[in-house]
Amino acid sequence: MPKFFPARWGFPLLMAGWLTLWSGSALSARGQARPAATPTATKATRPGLTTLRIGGLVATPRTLTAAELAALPRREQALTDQEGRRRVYRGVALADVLALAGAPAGASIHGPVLAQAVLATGADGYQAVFALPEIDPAFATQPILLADQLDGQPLPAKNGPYQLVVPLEKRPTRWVRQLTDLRVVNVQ
Ligand SMILES: Nc1nc2c(c(=O)[nH]1)N[C@H]1C(S)=C(S)[C@@H](COP(=O)(O)O)O[C@H]1N2
Ligand SMILES: [Mo]
Repeated sequence: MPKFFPARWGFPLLMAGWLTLWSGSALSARGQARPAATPTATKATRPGLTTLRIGGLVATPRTLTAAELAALPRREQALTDQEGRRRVYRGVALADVLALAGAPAGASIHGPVLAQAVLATGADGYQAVFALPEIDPAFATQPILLADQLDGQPLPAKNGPYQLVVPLEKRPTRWVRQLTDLRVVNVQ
């Protein structure tokens, strides 16, 4: 304690210091909070109970079943992660999943549809958008995967059961983990 503070001030000063630190950290925690979950997002991530909803500007908004997903052609994507390790993701093409709900595809991606995007949401409310031509095989050179396996195993719980895997991108920021919702939206 510096000598210009009387000894009896020690405790109140200590308390004031703690309060300042506490309120500062509470504020910064609020500042970095993830966006709140959208009303359609779910916290349910127990295997077998996780549902994947497809909605918005599609012909038949719906919830996909594990059996429907299992019937789609399998795809894989080998890549090197940020630590330099070779990883193999397996799953289905995001385009095939969207087609089950009648999302715009192929030749119907033109005109005003080019101003639509797919909004992907994870169980924690994390969101990322993809323009339709980024997903559709008539445009994209490599498929975006809806992955359910990594290196031959189901995805770890913090990522799965479903995670988007976006090839050719330098950072995995749009690799939405614990994917629960795909929504086709108009950008304007
Ligand atoms: N649901 C969800 N998915 C997410 C995130 C998130 O916070 N929530 N973070 C993203 C970011 S910023 C990164 S870098 C990647 C990789 O995160 P990981 O290395 O922890 O798997 O996940 C992406 N997907
Ligand atoms: Mo990140």
